[in-house]
Amino acid sequence: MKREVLLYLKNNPHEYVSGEQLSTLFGVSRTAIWKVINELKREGYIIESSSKKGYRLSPDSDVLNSFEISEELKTKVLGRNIIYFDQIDSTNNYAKRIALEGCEEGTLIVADCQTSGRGRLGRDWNSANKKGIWMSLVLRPDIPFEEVQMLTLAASVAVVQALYEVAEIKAGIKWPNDIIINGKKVCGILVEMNMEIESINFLVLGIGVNVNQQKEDFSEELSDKATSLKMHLEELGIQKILKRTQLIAAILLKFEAIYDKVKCGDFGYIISEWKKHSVTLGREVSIIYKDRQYRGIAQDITKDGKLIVKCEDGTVKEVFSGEVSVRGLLGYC
Ligand code: BT5
Repeated sequence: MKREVLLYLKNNPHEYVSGEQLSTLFGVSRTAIWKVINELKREGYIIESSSKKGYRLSPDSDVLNSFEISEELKTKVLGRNIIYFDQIDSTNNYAKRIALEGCEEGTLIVADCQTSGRGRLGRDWNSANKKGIWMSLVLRPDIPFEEVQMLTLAASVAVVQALYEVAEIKAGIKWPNDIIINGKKVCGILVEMNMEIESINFLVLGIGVNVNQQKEDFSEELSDKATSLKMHLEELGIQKILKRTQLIAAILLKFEAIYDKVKCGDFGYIISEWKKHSVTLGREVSIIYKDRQYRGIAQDITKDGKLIVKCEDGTVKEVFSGEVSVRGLLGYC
């Protein structure tokens, strides 16, 4: 009955519905309705209650769960199977476990909070409760190992396009996996792979987007280099409620279209979109690889997504994401 009450309130967004009306409608006592309303409030729904008028669901509720995501979703395959957690160690860890057990392509794992969110190379990913999008997709593309890097690029393009579509936010891509706003990181992408001899068994695409954090939500170490969508909009003087479900749906829809291209080996669109949004190309970069540091200019990317760097010693290196850490020398980008 909880979902039915919720749907009824959703379908009547502008008016108060009295407890009596709801109890008649659903054939239960007013106390039962009151309990349901309290349960919904505990889940995070903002329900305005007035003893005289009844209940009204606020459109500002930013609740994450399988039901809310599927209400927004317009994809064909991605996210058609959703597994939601209020708290988990890492959505990528869980995705890998169920992928090994054979879960379907496009399964989406999403959590309000991660206790051990991970970045690349064993780094931590700060995943504060209800402040962001912490999600992983299980993918089973029939592509060669060398093309896996394209998925990081494809996901970066999808996130940038979705941020613009939902909130008109212009973000940039720092090679290989960071989404940047005004020189600060707002999103990170982590692709992990499971291989069988020659072929890919499955991939897990993890995406973390900072949505609702304020500056004080970030640690001292992060506060200089991380931002959130909300912080950015506030800096622009824009008061906009961002709904994580809407952003998730937009990211998945954009990514599904691009993922179809990756599966066909059609990389032209991804590369050109990536270049359009890149904040790395043309910049001085420092590559740290096996304890050695090279400096150079990021000139281009290859057809399969490697970064082409012209080093100070005149050599040209093609850099694969798994091997290096790239730091711009001018600020964070
Ligand atoms: C990444 O790694 O940027 C990939 C992050 C992927 C996170 C998602 S969330 C869902 C899924 N489940 C997981 O467990 N992970 C994925 P990397 O390029 O290594 O960047 C990590 C670095 O970013 C850290 O060392 C910090 O400096 C910084 N960082 C950590 N948390 C951050 C945050 N919330 N916002 C911005 N920067 C952060």
